[in-house]
Amino acid sequence: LSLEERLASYVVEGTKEGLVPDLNAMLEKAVPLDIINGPLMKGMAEVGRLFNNNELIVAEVLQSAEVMKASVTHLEQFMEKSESAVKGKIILATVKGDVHDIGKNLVEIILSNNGYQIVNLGIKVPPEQLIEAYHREKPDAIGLSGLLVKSAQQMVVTAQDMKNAGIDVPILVGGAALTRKFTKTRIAPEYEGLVLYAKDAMDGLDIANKLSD
Ligand code: B1M
Repeated sequence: LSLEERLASYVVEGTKEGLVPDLNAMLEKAVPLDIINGPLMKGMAEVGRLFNNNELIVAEVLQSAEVMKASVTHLEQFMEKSESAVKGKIILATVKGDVHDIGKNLVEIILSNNGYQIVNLGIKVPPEQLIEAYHREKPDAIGLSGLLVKSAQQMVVTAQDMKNAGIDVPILVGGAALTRKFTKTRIAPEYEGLVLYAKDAMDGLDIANKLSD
């Protein structure tokens, strides 16, 4: 197997044996984010496909998730960090009912390496908890992540609840089950402030930077 294929296969197989040396070897020809978005995400896409076909069980997918997390943790130290002053404070959460957090945590790493102060509320975060955190933290924006189809609908409810609580800071939304169209036609009309869709973590950073300019 080529180095790229081996990296994808650690994720698919859910094994860390040899992972770090191969990540280090890959770092000689690619930057951390390209390693994540390239071979590691390719592995995750394959895990999703196998899971969908009932060829993997949840326990196996969890091991794949562990490999992805370990890889991102290892690569983080090699990411470029901007020295800039704090550009803004952002609350991040995976919405109520959803435990998927790898994408959200990647967004946290990218944003915090680029001058944002992040308050990460974790997974399965109900609107009430977001509203409470908003009053406590006074963020410049709120980021919501969700991967399940029902999470897209949960974002609509979350936007409504936040609007009813008088919140109007920009909301950044992302995650596999979401689309730009759903964001525009279903979530945005239910909220007072801006609702912006990010297709990946770098897109999230671009949007945050535009907001803070
Ligand atoms: Co789950 N799962 N899972 N899972 N899982 C999916 C999402 C699924 C598509 C797999 C499949 O069937 N093909 C499917 C969803 C079906 C649907 O609703 N349409 C699914 C299912 C069904 C489930 C369970 C219901 C399974 C079960 O129990 N029977 C269950 C749900 C539990 C719950 O949430 N209540 C479940 C559980 C799990 C595990 C716990 C085993 C594990 C998660 C571990 C963890 O996160 N700690 C898991 C995993 C790993 C996956 C897949 C395989 C991979 C997800 C992932 O981490 N991708 C996934 C299939 C797939 O996506 N290929 C699947 C890597 C990550 C970096 O990408 O999160 O998409 P992602 O983030 C991207 C962008 O989306 C974006 O940026 C990132 C890239 O830069 N982004 C944002 C995300 N959030 C953002 C926020 C932003 C901006 C950008 O701003 C705020």
